[in-house]
Amino acid sequence: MKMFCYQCQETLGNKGCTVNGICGKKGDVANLQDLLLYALKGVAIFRKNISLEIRKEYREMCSEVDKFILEQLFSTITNANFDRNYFIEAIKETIKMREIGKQKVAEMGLGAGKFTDHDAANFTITDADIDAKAATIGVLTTENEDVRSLRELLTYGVKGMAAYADHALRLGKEAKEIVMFIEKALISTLDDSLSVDEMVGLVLEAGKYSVDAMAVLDAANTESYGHPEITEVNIGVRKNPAILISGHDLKDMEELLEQTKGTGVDVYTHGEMLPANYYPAFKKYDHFVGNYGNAWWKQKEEFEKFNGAIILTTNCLVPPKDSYKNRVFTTNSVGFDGVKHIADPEKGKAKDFSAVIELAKTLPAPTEIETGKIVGGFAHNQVLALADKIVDAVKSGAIKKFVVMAGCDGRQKGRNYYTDFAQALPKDTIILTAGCAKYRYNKLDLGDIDGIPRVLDAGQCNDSYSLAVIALKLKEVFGLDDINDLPIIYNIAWYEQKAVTVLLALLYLGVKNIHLGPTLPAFLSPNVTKVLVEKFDIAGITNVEDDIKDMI
Ligand code: SF4
Ligand code: SF3
Repeated sequence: MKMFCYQCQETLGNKGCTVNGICGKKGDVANLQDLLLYALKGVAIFRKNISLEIRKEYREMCSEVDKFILEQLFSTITNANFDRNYFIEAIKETIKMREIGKQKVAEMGLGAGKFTDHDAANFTITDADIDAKAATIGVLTTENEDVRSLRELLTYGVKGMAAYADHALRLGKEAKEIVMFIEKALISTLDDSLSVDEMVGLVLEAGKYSVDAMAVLDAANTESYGHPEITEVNIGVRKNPAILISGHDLKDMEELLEQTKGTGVDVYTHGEMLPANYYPAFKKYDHFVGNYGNAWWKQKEEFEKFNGAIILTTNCLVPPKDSYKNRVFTTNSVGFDGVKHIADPEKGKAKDFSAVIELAKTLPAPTEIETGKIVGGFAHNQVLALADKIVDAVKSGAIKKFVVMAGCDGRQKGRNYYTDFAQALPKDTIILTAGCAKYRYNKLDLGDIDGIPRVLDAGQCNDSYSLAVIALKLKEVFGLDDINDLPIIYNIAWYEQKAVTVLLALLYLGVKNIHLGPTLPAFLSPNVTKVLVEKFDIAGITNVEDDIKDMI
């Protein structure tokens, strides 16, 4: 076996990728990601005795390490980074950080951190080294399948949490408690003395910090760019040269729109960047045209047709085809061999997108693939502004149920289920969504109920937080004691690790009866699945007809 990874929904045979990833990740890169994760645990260990107070006192120094940890975890999420050299450098950097950190901690009298080898990071790393080391620290080295399952569930939850906290940090919102939990979680995966109950406890605690991470990001986004509002998003094209921006990072969106102003270059969103169209701060740009295309997995076809320059600010990147690779740029934790990378700016400066803009100017306008509009912008503030209307519709019986269909999209054939499910739902149901799962049904004409569209899109996957806020508000309005007494059902689609974070957040909020598909995660062992079923009534999906009967 060359590698082992089962962190996403498309893992080979729903068991595990063992040679190269279905996602396109090569075996050596998978092993380097294992090594990076392991090295980060070393950083977490030296920080164990650094209290929140000390972290606040030495804010600048500590924040740099926080940022580093978050970015590195982010880089190991599915479809974020495929670049071997990135990981080799990241591992060296991590080891260096660990050694310097150990020394500092010892100097501060906080523990027995011993400065061992300052040159530890200056090693050369061969394929044989990588594979040999990965074999001793990778996923399968935890032999007990239940322990492994709980450790990986926690690890994936923490990766998604790191991604959300990283976005918030880029907008100036620090969350040191979240980073401290991430470190505690990472350390716990090396601790053989923990009982199963303690490990389950950590998974549930991860749910609490997942809610916190999404809440911090929600505050960062809305304080920076205003509250999302109902918006008709154009899905057609204009005749100017253009840039397509994908991923989840709104700070990049802002800086790109600013820098493209008056250049004659239009800007379109793709995939998870679609919700940028809903923010008031971005609507003022005349050259921000709308959204082009669909979810991440259609990018090979859609990037080809877009003709212009493309920026990936986060996952999901599909290994680019040679025909358009020279038009693709990555930034933040994203990377791919041979694809140009836009580096972080110096402190206090804006990121420099000039190379992307200059290239875009030389390229033809996008080919039209569709025309029309889609409607979105139903994050918590907007939905709560419509609360009276919605409550009246529930009381009058016009709305019978809300169906949360948030999560990820993916390329597996069986995902047609979500299109069929949305279409087969009774007309008195409202779909609440967030994440790229919405592309399975957001262009269907599902109509409205008393003027309320039947698909309410809150935004990106992290905006699932909005759906939780809405549910809690409805619980209050209807005077219910239990969130599960609301007329809401959950049929969630997952693909990568941020969806695991969202799932843990919902479990922490006490939501039961979540249906998770298209397949249950391969990393859930039969016993861990049993615990989730017993404690939370989690279930998979079957077929549209039976599921509608069962859920509605
Ligand atoms: Fe396989 Fe998914 Fe891991 Fe890629 S991320 S190697 S597809 S399990
Ligand atoms: Fe989509 Fe990758 Fe998960 Fe953010 S962009 S929801 S899959």
